[in-house]
Amino acid sequence: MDRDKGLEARERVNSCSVIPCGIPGSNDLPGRDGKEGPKGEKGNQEMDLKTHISDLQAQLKALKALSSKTQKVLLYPSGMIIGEKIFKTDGSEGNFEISQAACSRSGGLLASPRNSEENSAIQQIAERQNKRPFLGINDRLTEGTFMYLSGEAIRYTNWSTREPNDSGGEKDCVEVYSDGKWNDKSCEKKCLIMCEY
Ligand code: MMA
Ligand code: CA
Repeated sequence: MDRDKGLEARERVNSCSVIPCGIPGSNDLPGRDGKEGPKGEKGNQEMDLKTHISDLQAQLKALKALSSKTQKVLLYPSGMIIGEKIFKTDGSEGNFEISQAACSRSGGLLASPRNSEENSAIQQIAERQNKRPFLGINDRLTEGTFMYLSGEAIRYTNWSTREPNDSGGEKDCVEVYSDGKWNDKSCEKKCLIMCEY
């Protein structure tokens, strides 16, 4: 037992050319531990972290690109994603009330375009269904003042020429023609149910 320890100690001395360690004790007993070696360089650690971060950033970028592509594929042809908004139809039809309830039941709202890009998405999806959708816009509260379902007045509009004309006096809802232009239309007529999420 003791002999083994002594051997061990000698071996340690022999391997101590670089790392300082203890000298063997008397009677073949192990000596004290050597002094601590000099501290390693700090810079390498910082470099490793920087490399790691840019590695993660590259992975995140690739993941985002794949996710956006996957979303497009999965939504086609009945939906589109514009920024953080998703427009989607299930292809069914209903009057304004039915359409609004259907969207709300599924956790969304009737499609309410805020700009030409969103309007164009709605138009493209509707075109694939060969149907006209209702928008989440009407002037039922105040004739002539079209509002979103939230009660907020609309700023972006895309009326067809000579619209809204309130023809027949009961055209409080808004449908989208195949060219993307808007027409005020009776809320009782059936349109494609198009929601946004
Ligand atoms: C229909 C109806 C109206 C629209 C006109 C456009 C005849 O009425 O959809 O809302 O303004 O067509 O010609
Ligand atoms: Ca009209």
